[in-house]
Amino acid sequence: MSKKSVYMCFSTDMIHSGHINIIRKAEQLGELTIGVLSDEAIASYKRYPLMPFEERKTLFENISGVKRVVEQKELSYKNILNELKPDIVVHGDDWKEGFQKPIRDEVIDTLHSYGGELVEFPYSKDAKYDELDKQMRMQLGMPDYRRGRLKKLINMKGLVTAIEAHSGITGLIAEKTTVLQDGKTYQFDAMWISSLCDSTAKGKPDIELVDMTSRFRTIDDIMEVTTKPIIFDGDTGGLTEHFVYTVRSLERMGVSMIIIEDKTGLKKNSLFGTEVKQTQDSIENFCAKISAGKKAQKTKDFMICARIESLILEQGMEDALTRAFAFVGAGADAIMIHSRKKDPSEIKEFIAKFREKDKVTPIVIVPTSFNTVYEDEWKEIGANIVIYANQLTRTGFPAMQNAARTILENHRAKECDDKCMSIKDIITLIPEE
Ligand code: SPV
Ligand code: MG
Repeated sequence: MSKKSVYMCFSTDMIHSGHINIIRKAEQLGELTIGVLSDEAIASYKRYPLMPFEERKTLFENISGVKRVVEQKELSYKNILNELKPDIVVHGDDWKEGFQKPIRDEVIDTLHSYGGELVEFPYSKDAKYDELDKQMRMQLGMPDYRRGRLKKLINMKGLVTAIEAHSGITGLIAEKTTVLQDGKTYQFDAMWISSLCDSTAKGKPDIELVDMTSRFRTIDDIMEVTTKPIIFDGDTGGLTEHFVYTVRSLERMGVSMIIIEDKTGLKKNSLFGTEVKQTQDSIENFCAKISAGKKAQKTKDFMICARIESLILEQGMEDALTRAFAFVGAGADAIMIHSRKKDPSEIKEFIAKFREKDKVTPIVIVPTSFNTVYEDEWKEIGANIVIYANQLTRTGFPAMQNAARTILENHRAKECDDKCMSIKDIITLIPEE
């Protein structure tokens, strides 16, 4: 009688005795194929893999009893099961609850469609495995690991998303929020330390008033509790003589990218546009600032992004493009183009014209005003980083104001209760390490 075919999928980048135990049980059931989850699928549901796919594949190929190793491209098993049609899928029983439950349900349905069977073994929960995982996470938060990951993610995914964070708790929201949709998981790839939101959280206007020491303190608070790469809003970058020190400090901290805008003098937020006086820097000065920053940096991974304010300041498309090419020539690793129009057409036109001549330099956009375009379309037309720059601040503060008003109106807190997170949830929101 021919042997049954057995399939298991792994996302781990460290193999421990728990994995070996379940592999031993699986190989008793038949000829074992291991699916190794792709880097992209792991990065979007768990954390960036410390070991790339090829290395992880080799690890499994060298375990006795494993007949072959294939790539599983998505968290969903549907496609690979329909392709391989294994008689048996093996998994630990830990996915009966939680965010993996819909994946399990889909596996059962798919197996059912062709007469396959799911075999579950008790999940081996062991404190030492949790400790190993904690150590891996710690590694990811270390400056040398964190810094280069933005570049890797751009290369891997083509388009990465970042959301604003201005404190430890907003950093945790950026780090942990996960949505499961159509068999795929979605998370933000990176965090944006917005000057607007960092200033607003401190009750100050967005005019480069919050000094670098204070901005670095914010970064530190976020870094302490997260692992995702950080893009820092460096405003104008300040004086070139100061900017070179900022670059080195950010590099040392493990920040991945600084974005500086081509404005000079008293900086105001771009979303004011021409309603307030704002002065654009000369191409020559700004190029000199970029070049000095590139010369000052010590690692190869850190990125300096030049932000072009020509459309904000109504200087026209030609000016925006001339600046973009000049800034790339001066050494910028990426460019950001900004607009405060609701209509995305000027941003799309800029991207198309820039991409005619430059196919590789990453393009960053901040679709706060022009917010109707989906990420897939931005990717298709050649953008590489989409930053959601202020939505956590703009949703959080009205909720707090509303709670304060409700208490004042009622002279007690009862009426506010149904707007609040439960006491149990708030005290368990942040688990003790
Ligand atoms: C910020 O978030 O501080 C930015 C983006 O610089 S914007 O507010 O759109 O200018
Ligand atoms: Mg800003």
